[in-house]
Amino acid sequence: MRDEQEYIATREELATREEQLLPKIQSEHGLSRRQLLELSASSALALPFLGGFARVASAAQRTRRTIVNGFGNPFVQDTPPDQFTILGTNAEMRWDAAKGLPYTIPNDRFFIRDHTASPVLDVSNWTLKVFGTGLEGAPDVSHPVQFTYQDLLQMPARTITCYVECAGNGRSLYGSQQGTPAAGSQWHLGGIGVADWTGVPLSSVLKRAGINKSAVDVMPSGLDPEFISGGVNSGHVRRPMSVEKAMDDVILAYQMNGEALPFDHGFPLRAIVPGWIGIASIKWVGQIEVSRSPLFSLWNTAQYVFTGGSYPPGQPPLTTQVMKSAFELALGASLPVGEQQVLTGRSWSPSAGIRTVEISTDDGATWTEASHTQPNIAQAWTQWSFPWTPMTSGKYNLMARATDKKKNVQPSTSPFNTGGYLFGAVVKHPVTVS
Ligand SMILES: Nc1nc2c(c(=O)[nH]1)N[C@H]1C(S)=C(S)[C@@H](COP(=O)(O)O)O[C@H]1N2
Ligand SMILES: [Mo]
Repeated sequence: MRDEQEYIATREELATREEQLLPKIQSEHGLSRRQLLELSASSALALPFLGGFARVASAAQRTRRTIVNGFGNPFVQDTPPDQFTILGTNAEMRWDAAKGLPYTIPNDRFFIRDHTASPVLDVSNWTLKVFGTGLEGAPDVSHPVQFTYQDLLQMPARTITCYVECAGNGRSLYGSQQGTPAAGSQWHLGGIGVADWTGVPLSSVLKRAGINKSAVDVMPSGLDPEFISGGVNSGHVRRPMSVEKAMDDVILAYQMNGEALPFDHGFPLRAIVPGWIGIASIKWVGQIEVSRSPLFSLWNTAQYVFTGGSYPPGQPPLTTQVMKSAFELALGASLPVGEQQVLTGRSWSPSAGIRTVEISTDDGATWTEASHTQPNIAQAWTQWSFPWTPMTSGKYNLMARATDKKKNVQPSTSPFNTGGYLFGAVVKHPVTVS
């Protein structure tokens, strides 16, 4: 196991790195030294990078680290309790704190899901290594086709607005709402965020690396610490996808909302696999294996597959997400009787934009349509609002039910599975009116 000093750069290292990078970025991007210094002064220890800034942990942040699950605080950024709920090595976005946030969630407010801990990688000694039997000449891992950060920045870029959502988002509701708890991080609904992701289409990288017709699977692998659980080392976090998906809409992103990817979200490079469960969107990508035979890892075999409940054995690995809706309101919020509330929230679908969002304040007896706004992007979300004046005090369950443009509707229950994945049922959101 790594100790935190190994993956968090010190103030001195950063100063040195900044010294080395400043002249380089200046000459390549025509920025004056003053502009660069002004930009880097915007955060106590901002490190200027091409196209944005990678923010780094301050010394104060590092000394505040506590031991969580055998790792130091796994996050580089601050995760204040009024914005995040900490679940082991993960930081869930608090939906009540999302009210008023824009369509895309600001980088420092975006949920973080780490299997171990966020590494701080140095782009000057990082390369992307592509290898495997699905490439011309079948280069092995020690003779890969390599891309530097610069190589990738110089290739035609693409921006996608989409969510990254954990397969376990909503897991706690299997227990709290359906009475069948599932083990694992007890996410409520904040294991999701939408951002503008900019990078290189994975298809461009694979073509340049010499992908051939024999390829069936493509597997990005992360540079975060290897995942060890119950004494078993499952290696670096990695998960294959079909060559069809890889060549379709996947990007290798180096920017999030117009800034360099933050350390906690995969700097310098992460996969963004639109519509699929979060584990497909591998962070801190160092290698991509392209294979002419199917690939396997912990994350498409024992995990992220439906097991238990009414599922027979031998289910395929999970790919796409399910539809969901969330109120931007605290669970158990107290609301004043006789006063108009404007309830707000967001709904999202992996297949299409949202057609309608209906709200029920009487346990599903009656439903009224909320108004929703643009953007309303498939595999991202729509924001909605609903004015409500509760006339009687007491306990209520607020419910929001989305229908997408392909007429998929959120069901009233989600079939149980042992992993607690893909909870898509309408959620009962308790409030007290007094
Ligand atoms: N290398 C690596 N990639 C990873 C993970 C990880 O732990 N290591 N977690 C995955 C999971 S389970 C999810 S839900 C998303 C979370 O992305 P975020 O932390 O940027 O929100 O990253 C995925 N990519
Ligand atoms: Mo996840």
